[in-house]
Amino acid sequence: MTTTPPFTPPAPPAASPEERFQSLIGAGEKIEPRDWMPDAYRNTMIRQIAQHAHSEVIGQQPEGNWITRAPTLVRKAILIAKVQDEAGHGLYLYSAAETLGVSRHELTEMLHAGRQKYSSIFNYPTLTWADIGCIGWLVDGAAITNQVMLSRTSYGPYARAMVKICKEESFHQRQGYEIMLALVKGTEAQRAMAQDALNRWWWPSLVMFGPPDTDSPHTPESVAWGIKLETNDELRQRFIDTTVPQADHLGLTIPDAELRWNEERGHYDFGPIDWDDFWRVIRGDGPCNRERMAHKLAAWNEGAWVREAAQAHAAKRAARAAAPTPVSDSPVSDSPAGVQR
Ligand code: BYC
Repeated sequence: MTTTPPFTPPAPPAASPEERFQSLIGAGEKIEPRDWMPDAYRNTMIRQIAQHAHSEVIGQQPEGNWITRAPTLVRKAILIAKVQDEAGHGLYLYSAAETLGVSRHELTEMLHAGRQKYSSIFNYPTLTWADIGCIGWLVDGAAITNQVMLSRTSYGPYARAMVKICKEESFHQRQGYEIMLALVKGTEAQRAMAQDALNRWWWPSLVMFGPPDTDSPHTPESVAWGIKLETNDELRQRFIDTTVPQADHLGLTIPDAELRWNEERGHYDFGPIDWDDFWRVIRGDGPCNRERMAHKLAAWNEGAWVREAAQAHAAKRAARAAAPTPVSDSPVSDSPAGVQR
């Protein structure tokens, strides 16, 4: 007697890599380095993560300028820790970019050759101690608004790097706000210094979020791919809505005559942003672009011997690790087998 073999349904056609990518994005799951991804997605992630990393590294300069002039030892210690954090953020971000198949060295060279950017905000000078307060309060505040969203972005290594970075940025934002609080509680001259810094940093902080959505070439694709979960204009509005009450609490005036609460929209209305100035700065013609890049290049060139020494040390360690373990038949060896001296 013959038996009928059990029915096996035909296997569904294997999903193409592209379909799998789209289904991961659609399900809100992370894209990991091992996953197939369209070239344009990979290139966008490299561009954005590298720009972010370069911003953290260049962003040390305006604040580093005040380490020797911080008004007290405690302020100096806090500022040193903050600037060190920014260097650390740069390193996590270069590591995240490396998972996409590009080395930190290549990214650095692209920045130096003007083929990659860093944030517009770091092209403004830090003239007084209140500028350090404003960088923490406004610049880190704007950065967190953007980065909390990026901690849910679709590329896994970038999203995970954001978690620790956001925790540290929250400390940075508070230390900046606390500097502003101390200044507004001080003398008339200190209050005036705080107001002057707010006047200079307000508008540059608003353009950190990028051009308006209507002029943002990358936003539609980045939203479709879950890289951006909110648009430039949405994040900018959130930052304004959060920051205006903080300025009120400080008793400072935001330099925008058109700023007012709009009951109907449930948001603050604000005056026109000078986008010509923004484009001029990102094309290299801001107040400090040349100085920032000259300083960056000098540090890179002066540090060449450190990189060479680190590479020589790594090569030596690798050679030692690869060498066969000496086997001794003598019971009087003074070193345990395998221990390299
Ligand atoms: N500055 O289509 P769009 C920090 C460029 S550091 C310069 O909207 P996208 C801190 C943009 O690259 C935190 N360039 O672009 C450190 C594009 O140029 P290309 C820094 C800008 O990418 C030390 C073109 O304009 N945060 O916290 O969809 C001390 C069109 O724009 C800027 C990050 O880097 C700008 N502000 O959106 C203290 C966040 N805005 O390549 C604090 C990560 C736009 O077409 N980056 N451009 O020539 C992002 O979230 C997004 O890249 C942006 C722009 C929202 C900035």
